[in-house]
Amino acid sequence: MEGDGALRAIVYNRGSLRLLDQRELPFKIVYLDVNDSGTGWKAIKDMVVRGAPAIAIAAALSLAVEVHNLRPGKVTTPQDALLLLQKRLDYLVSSRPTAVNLADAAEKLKKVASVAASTDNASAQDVFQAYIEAAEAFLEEDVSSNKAIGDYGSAFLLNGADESRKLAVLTHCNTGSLATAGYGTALGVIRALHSQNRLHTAFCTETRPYNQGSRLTAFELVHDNIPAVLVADSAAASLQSSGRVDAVIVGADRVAANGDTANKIGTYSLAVSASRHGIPFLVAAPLTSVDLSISSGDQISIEERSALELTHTQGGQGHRVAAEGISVWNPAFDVTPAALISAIITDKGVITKADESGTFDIPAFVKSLTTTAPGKATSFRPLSENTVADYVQSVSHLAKRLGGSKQDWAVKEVGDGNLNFVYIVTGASGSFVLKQALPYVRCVGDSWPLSLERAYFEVTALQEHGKHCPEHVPEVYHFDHPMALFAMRYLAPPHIILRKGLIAGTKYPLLAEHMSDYMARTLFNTSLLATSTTEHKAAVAKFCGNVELCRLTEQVVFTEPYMIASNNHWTTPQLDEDAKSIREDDYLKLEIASLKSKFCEKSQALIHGDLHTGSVMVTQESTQVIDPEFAFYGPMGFDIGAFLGNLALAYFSQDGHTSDNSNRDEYKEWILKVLQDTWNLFKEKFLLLWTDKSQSMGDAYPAGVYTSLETHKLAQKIYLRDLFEDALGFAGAKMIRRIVGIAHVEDFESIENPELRSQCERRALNFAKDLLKTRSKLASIEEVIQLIRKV
Ligand code: ADP
Ligand code: SR1
Ligand code: MG
Repeated sequence: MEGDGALRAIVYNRGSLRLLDQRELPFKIVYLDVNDSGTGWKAIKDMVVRGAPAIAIAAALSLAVEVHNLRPGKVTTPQDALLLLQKRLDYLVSSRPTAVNLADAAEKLKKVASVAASTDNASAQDVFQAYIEAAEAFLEEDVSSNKAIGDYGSAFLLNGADESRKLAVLTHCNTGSLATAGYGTALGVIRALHSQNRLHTAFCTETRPYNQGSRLTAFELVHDNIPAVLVADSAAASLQSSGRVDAVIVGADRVAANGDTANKIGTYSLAVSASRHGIPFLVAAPLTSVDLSISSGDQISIEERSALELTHTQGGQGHRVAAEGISVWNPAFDVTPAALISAIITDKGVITKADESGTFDIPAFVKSLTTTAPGKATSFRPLSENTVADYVQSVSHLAKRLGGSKQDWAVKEVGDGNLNFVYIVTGASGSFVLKQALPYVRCVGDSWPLSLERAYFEVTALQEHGKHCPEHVPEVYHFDHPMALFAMRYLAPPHIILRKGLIAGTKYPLLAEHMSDYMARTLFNTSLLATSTTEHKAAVAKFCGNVELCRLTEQVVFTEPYMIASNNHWTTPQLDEDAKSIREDDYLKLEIASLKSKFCEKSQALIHGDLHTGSVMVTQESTQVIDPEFAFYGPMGFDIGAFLGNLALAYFSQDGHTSDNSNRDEYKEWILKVLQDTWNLFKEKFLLLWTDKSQSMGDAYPAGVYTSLETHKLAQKIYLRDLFEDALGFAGAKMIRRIVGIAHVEDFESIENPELRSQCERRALNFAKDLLKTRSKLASIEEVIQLIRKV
């Protein structure tokens, strides 16, 4: 311990460097003076200092001390200063060739020196000064980078865990303050869990043969009063099989571009065992530990260490325990293949992979850091109920909106949707909702990665639709692009999700009026009926970026329900035949194919993209449309169909909600009335906007061409007829996917009795199929309602 009582492996003041001699721990705390790169090299080689980040910093600082203390006049030209630094850095790198941080740091420092040397009128002293400052910056950056790893890692581990749950984490070797400039990487995550009172136990392995675990990690854990248990390396598999470990987290010496990770010998065995027992296996390391120049772990050369470490006690310094004459193989590291690693926690965010048993695409992750946030230094970090308040505090206008201070704010996660995390944040004088996207589909987990950019498209759509229809779209207060989160108006109770209101049998007298208003205004105003082709093309291009969400819809709405797919499920065995008949209905499949083409090809207007009854919040007076993350320029009928189709689902589910003997007949009639009114009012309002000269300035029907009233009226009639047919088709498709596809709806799921549920679902399916096949013959919404009644 040194100075302020904190445990430090590296104690540096300009011109002086002392390294805690870790060979003496845990018995003696001895610091070794390092005056130059020569003593720095030896300290690294002899394991005085260890841990990939600490080695890099110690090496850089040893040279900083050397050049700081150089006799004046010894080096006279900037070129000589540069040469000296380059040579010494190469020499330092040779002390631990496997450590990519060291090689990386050396390269960066060479660049700094080279730039300084080529500056006009630079002196040798200027070159050294630039080098010293850059080396010192490594020391400072390492601590903040470790803290970021701690935050990301703890949030990742706690994600989805019950609030009261404390986690037991197994770690290997030493990745704490003694391996870094302070705090630690894998041990930093454990520290972060402990500081949030969410750590049950830290299990640390001995880490044979050099015992970094029992000597150093155990020492740090005891020092910091962290609940901890030491286990022999050979006990780790048994510990994992006992069910006492929630996650394994280790550091890394070097990570290849595909995620294969070189780390202390024994890491691989832990990963194999974690995989055998279904325990998440995480690697925690700064992004600088990733070596993108090597594509896989095969290219990592593994250093072998002295046989004495095995044949003698105390890592080779004690007495002999092995038989004389035995040969020894003593690799310092092993390589854990990416297939066994669940996620890599870096200081810039968590890297996950598309396929559980596959590899990581780290170059893509690195690219996303530089492309998603032009001009912004921050990067993605998943929030939790524990960290939202800290985030809000860092955004002054949000903090001001709440009033009071952090301690007074309440944060509650209420996300019951399929994809994201939604926090209600309330303070003394205000409130808002904070919604954050994670890089995967929430209801499936990280095995289904999904672009964070959806938050950008959601915000952009909310703002665009909000411009045209502010009465029915919540206001956006804040957007943080790199964090994939935004804040919007909190739709406080009695606002309720419409789907839930429909299940409860509540009537909303203004629903049709409001929804027709929303759809008419958002769809008309973003179409070519209201805009020029120049504006339209630019907007279409912008929303083309939402490709991943579009592809998700293509998959789960238009593809999977019509084939055997592992995502599909239905009320079984009751609906087995119904699902099969859908898969075997060629006529239906052709209808779906043509709708899918429309969905992919018809850039008609900025559509919400997921306008089901779970995306609408209502009271008796208010209707608010939320959650347009699937927005893109697509067919208008997709939105109208989604809403009408979901009303029909609500209708067919009503017979399953009569267990209290309440008669839902009247309520069913009300739903049909809303369905009918919504379309009729939509049509009326849409045509009104079109006819109103000031609104219809778009390039689609230039006034100079459509001069006669009759032609104009005919154009409108054809347009609305096409739209009606599209809407009915999409309504049918959206109904079918909710019964035999991946994502079902509460309307049916809340009917406990499977017999009853399947009867309701079958009627809905039959109606949906009829709708898809006969829609071209249905002349009006009234005929659609007749069809519903007939089923
Ligand atoms: P997802 O994108 O995951 O589908 P949603 O946008 O549907 O998430 O939101 C999930 C839930 O969060 C909603 O069902 C609703 O209960 C709540 N919610 C979302 N936005 C708001 C809001 N602005 N005000 C109040 N509650 C909201
Ligand atoms: C994995 S499918 C998830 C579904 O939830 C969203 O709300 C969309 O409807 C999407 O299809
Ligand atoms: Mg959503």
